[in-house]
Amino acid sequence: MLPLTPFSATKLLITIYVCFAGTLITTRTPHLFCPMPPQSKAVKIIFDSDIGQDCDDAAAMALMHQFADRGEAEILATMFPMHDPMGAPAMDVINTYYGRPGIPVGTYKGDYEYKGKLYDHYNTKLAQAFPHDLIKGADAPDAVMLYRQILAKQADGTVVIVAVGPERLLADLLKTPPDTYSNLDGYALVKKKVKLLTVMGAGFPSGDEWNIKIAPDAARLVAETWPTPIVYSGFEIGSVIRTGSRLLTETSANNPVRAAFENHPFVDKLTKDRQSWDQTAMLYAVRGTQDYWSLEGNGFNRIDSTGKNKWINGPSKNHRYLILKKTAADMQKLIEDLMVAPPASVAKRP
Ligand SMILES: [Ca+2]
Repeated sequence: MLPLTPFSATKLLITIYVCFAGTLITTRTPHLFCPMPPQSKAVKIIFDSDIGQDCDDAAAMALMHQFADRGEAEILATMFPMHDPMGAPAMDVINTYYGRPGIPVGTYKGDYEYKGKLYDHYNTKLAQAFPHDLIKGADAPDAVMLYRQILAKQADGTVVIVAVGPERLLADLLKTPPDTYSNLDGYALVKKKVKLLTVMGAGFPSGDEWNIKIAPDAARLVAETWPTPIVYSGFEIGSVIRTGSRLLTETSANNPVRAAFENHPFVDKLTKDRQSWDQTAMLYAVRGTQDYWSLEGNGFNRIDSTGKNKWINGPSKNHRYLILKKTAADMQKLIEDLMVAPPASVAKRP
């Protein structure tokens, strides 16, 4: 340990003061040496994901939990927008692996029929092989109601929603009436509580992308009426960033994110990598542009009734889309480092 000079002693006192100030503001248990930034700086995340269709959803959850471990994010809930009874349990598996088994998990309970085949490439396998306590989707709360319940409790303008599947829940949320959770309707509740929506979906300058196409009315309603800024990570962003092979060489068989990649048929047979679409939306939601991306915001994203989209240059409508600034190789390293890092709860064990 270095000797305590007058300068370092002053710095330590300032650090302790800042820690206590931060904990007093956030009313959390004070921790003397402030191992993480004050919680008030953490981005409050609701993660909305069609886990099981592709393995990048599981990888995005790995990033989300790493950000939480590092004090960069606070996870409010994870939401599954489909009928598959094992989507919510798969989310519970990953939350449990990362030491947060109590995160609320909501699931879709409406009657919308998606336009295309849906998949359970690994949800059931995760639920069968890994510890968790949410047995089936029927046991999880209605995701739209859970959105209302959680949003109502948050400080105004603080919540960031990361949507990396169809936007069914978001569209349905906008249409909800006032209830016991809030006297605001869905639109007003979102406008009051949500700071930002980041979407993996569409393509730029134009696209025909799966997340949008399987529930085009939902994506269109959100694009046209969502009352906060929306940042899209288009198909082209994650396509060039290939990750996943290091899960096999740097993490153990008890990692459910690794198992998601092992069980996904579209992982490249030779490289063992997969495109990193969903991770990019999570990365932007928590860290912003950094030197990773720039944003195009001169215009708006128009979605047609079939789910095709096109960026229309002209007046802004609160829409932005990501443009990659770093190399794909740099982004691959950055994202995969987060995917393979052990949970803090495991790393601390002797
Ligand atoms: Ca997805």
